[in-house]
Amino acid sequence: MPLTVHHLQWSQSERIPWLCEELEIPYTLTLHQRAPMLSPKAIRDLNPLGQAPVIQDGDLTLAESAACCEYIIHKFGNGRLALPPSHKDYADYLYWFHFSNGTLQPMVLLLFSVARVQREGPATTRYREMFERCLSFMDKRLRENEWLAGEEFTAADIMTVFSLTTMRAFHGFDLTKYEGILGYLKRVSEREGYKKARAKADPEMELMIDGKAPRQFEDKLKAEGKL
Ligand SMILES: N[C@@H](CCC(=O)N[C@@H](CS)C(=O)NCC(=O)O)C(=O)O
Repeated sequence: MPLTVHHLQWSQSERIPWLCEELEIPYTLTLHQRAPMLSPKAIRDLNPLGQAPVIQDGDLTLAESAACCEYIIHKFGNGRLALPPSHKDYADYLYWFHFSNGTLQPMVLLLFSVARVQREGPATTRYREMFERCLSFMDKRLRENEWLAGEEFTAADIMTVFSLTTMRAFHGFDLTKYEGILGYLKRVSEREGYKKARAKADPEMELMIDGKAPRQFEDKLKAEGKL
């Protein structure tokens, strides 16, 4: 039975179809829509936390993007898109793979949750500074390296791009001053795997690789009278 990937549209589960397209492995993609913001029942039935992605492989049901990535890479991809311990960039690969969900994505969520409650204030200022520090740090890395782990495109990139692109459909932060990040997003957008995954997973979504990004998802809900 082929691998099934459950993707909640406009969400970080976009990482998994992208990974499958980059690895060129067979998979069945099941699309789910936010209702209107949270997961529909079908996802809640698969994952007690109600979050996507979720993958199914025979009797196994697995959530958490990073776990899904590692599972697919090692079970179906012969380890491709991960770097082995013998690789010179192994530590960088591990660092950036874990940076995505360990620091970057929580930082975005924290800043924008705090800013929603208090647009300006000491906590908002503090988290804004920390988020800017994260972006500057990534920008420097991406001015000096083609991909996050170094010379090779890896799953560290697949884990990270959501927070810099689709996340901005919800929290339209500005990347104009980060030329390293913008150059990187352009390189990502030119990859065949990324193009194919976007066409299958989120065909309605505009590319979000420029400095400014409109809050497309909020606008879409407003247009549909759901917000
Ligand atoms: N750490 C988890 C986070 C997953 C997550 O937060 N998914 C969001 C989409 S961005 C979700 O399913 N939200 C809908 C909901 O919570 O109902 C992962 O990387 O898979």
